[in-house]
Amino acid sequence: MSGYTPELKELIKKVEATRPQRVERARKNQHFTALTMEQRKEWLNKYHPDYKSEGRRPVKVGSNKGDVFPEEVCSLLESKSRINPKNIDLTKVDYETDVLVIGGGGGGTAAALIAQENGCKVIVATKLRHGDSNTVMAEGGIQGADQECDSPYYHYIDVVGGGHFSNQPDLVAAMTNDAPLVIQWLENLGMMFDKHPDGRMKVQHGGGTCRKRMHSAGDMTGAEIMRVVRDEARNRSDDIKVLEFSPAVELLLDTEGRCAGAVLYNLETKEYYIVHAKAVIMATGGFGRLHIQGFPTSNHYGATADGIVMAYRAGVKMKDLDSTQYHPTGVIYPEQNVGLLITEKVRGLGSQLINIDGEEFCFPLEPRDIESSCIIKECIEKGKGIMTPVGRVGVWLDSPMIELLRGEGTVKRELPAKHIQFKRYGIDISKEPMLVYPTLHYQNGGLQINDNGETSVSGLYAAGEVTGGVHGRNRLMGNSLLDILVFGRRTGNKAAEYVKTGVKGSRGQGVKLTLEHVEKFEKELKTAHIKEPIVGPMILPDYTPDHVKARRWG
Ligand code: MEZ
Repeated sequence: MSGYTPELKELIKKVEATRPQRVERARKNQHFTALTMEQRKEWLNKYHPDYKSEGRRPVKVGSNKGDVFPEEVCSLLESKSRINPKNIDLTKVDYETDVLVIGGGGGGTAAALIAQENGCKVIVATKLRHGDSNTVMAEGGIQGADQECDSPYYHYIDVVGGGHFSNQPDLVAAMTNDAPLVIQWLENLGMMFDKHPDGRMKVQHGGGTCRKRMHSAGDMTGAEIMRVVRDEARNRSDDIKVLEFSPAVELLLDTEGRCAGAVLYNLETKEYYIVHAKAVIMATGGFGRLHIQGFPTSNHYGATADGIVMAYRAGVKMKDLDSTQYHPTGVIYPEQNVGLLITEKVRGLGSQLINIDGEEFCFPLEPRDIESSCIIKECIEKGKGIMTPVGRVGVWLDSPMIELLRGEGTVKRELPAKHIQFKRYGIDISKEPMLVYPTLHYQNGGLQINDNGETSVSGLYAAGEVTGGVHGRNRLMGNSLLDILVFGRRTGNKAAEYVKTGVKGSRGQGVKLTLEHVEKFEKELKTAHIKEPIVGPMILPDYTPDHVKARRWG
């Protein structure tokens, strides 16, 4: 493919015409005025997909019965099990371990490392390969207040401001206080952070931050984090066993009501396995692949909300599960890349959002939900979006500004992955802008936890995107990579402590494994007259077009 169409090239001329004045203003620190609090509220209410009443309804069963969530989430919470508990022989255990970690992304792997350091044998069960997760897809950075002009206190204020003061305070305090320690931990594990020639960390602003505290590894920060934690887990393979292509499909409780393992499904052999564990850490990530409100997603293929489905059946309450993050800048052209992330770092380095007339229309570093609302407003209400050849509408992200503001070669150096991604399609983003529109990026809510990642079910812990409360109703950039590591580490610690001191009685001592909670939940589905529930967890999304399915199944 050879870049933009002639029509789009013609429109780019309008961006180029206003660029010199915009660069001049940016050099003088004359930025587009940020919205007032009243305007923010109004923009969210009118334009943000979360604030629409369509596509949502009250969930009919379980501990959040009556709470309004997106339709796609409700259907999964009301889904029926993949297994018939009566057909599973719980006396035949395939694996015994101290700690079972469900999910092999950054959070799960961090949890495994810390549990192992605290004397536990660990099994990591992961749906695809170790590391296939949203962690590796996170691009622009990880926050941590480790600079002289900054403090966890400022970081805390930014997080709760960005979350519209709906965050759970103890979780925010845990995250922001542990952040400098986590950055140091990553550095000790060998992470290659971006640094100045004198060895100081390079840091940038993200949307909604009052200090520059975004640490990065080019635009592949998550992949670099995953590299070092996965390597470390491999180095400890005597104690940390990784079961790949083995998603958990149901949690196991014991007859004392404690979480005591999980049923895994081997995607290759199609067999079920029983893992008995003294403690379980849920780190399955989020729900991007549910495509809520019909949005494309930046998420990896396995982001299908499995953790919330299993934990809900075991009785865990969900927090803020109605809140979804749409990252302001997802790709809308070329078509092959639709939904993929364009890191916020692009705006952190100086790019602006520009409409069809070549005008800047909002402050580029508003918190994400506000920024997305501004883009939707510009396209839908004002009709000032740009249309792609297949009819998608979006706005320009003027990346060539970075070269003018920060010197030639900055785009290639700071955004190598984005540069290559577009180059493949004949677009040089150091010279041409990108076309973007919000993309479904993050599940803001999830399992209710405390600051040690404990859930209401004894022996069950949770870390990262599967949980709710840390970010409130809107997460700021770079706090997801931080969240997974802070709470991965904390849950690893707490689970190990519980294993050592807290599990009285075990299998064989009058205590049995059970799936009774699943049977009870299925009865609840019947009582609530849920007809033809879908099967959950979903495990993988099904993109087979209906007409193909019809042909295949007759
Ligand atoms: O935290 C994120 O979601 C992140 C780092 C994304 C990005 O814009 O790069």
